[in-house]
Amino acid sequence: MNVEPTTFSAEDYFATQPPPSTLHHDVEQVKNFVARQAKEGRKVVLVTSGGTTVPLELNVVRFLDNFSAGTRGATSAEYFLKAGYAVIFMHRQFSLQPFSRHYSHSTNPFLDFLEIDRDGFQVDSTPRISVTPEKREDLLEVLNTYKAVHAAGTLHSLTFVTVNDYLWLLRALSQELAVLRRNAMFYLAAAVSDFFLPRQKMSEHKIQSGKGSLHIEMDQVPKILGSVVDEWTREGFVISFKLETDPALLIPKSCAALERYGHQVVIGNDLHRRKHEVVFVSRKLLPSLPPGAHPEPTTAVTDVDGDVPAWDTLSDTFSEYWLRIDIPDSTVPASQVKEIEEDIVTELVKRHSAWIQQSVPSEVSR
Ligand code: PAZ
Repeated sequence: MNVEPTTFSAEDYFATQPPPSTLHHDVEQVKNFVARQAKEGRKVVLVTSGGTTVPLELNVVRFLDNFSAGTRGATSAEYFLKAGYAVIFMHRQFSLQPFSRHYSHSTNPFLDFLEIDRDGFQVDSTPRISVTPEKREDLLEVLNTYKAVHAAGTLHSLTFVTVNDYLWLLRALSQELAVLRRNAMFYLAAAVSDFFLPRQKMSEHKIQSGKGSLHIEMDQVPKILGSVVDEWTREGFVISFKLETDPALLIPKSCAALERYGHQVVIGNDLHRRKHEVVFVSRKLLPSLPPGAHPEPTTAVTDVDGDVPAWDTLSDTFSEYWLRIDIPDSTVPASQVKEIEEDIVTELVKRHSAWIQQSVPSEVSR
């Protein structure tokens, strides 16, 4: 099949790619959650977390994926809850989740610290199960917080798998969160594929290996951050993440994203240093512009896929703020290791409050 690659606008995308079957149900639940949080006067953050897949066939046998385990999103969600936010945790199915992440099957398998007490008190003939004494304190702390969050009803989780699920959900949830106006924050930490195979170009059945090599031409995923900011939730406080492996690209690419989408913060991170170093990039002065209005374009940031502008040409317009923590010694128990997400969330909570205070008069806002 020889079909030319297409450049999809967000509008074309949603007009041609089908929504996930669970969308309506997911949105209804989020609507109720948001209404309850609004009534109880809480700020709400939408945290996206984990990687998206790109299926290659309609009856999916193979798909493209990426490395993200969802650590950033799950960890940050816990700190947002601690800071008093209600959290909508939109994550890749089976990726890490708040609280249970502490007992991930690969790093801290739960079964390893349970003990069977055959001599202990038994209600029936079943032996009692207990937690290894040295693990009790940490487990109790996590469990207490987890139970308190459940009782308060401040965490709502929902899942995506494919990039298509992700795009439809993000659009729908942004529209739902718009009612919160400036009290909504978007923390877009998911690793979202830049390329996809439109349904119309997918093979129905498993791609056969008979032809030897496999050639697939993918289309570009539309840049929907612009629609989040300009159309779906015009007053939200929006943070996107930028992951790079070439450190020289981190700042220019982050500036280019701010320039293009007009949101509030880009958090840049290098693949290998992301757990102990991130950079916040934002516009120097956040002018009190009406929602949807973009600041004047900066000529220094035009095409970061071409020449990379030097920081001294960008620094008039953008500010960089680095957060760093020490690389933990391997002997420190996991529960005592400092997590950079704690500092990320503290900084964002501060900036979000300032953003709410600069609120524009309501007649300008809509
Ligand atoms: O999920 P994780 O903790 O392993 O990784 C987090 C991350 C690197 C995916 C996130 O911090 C990030 O940069 N997300 C955006 C990636 C992107 O540029 O699309």
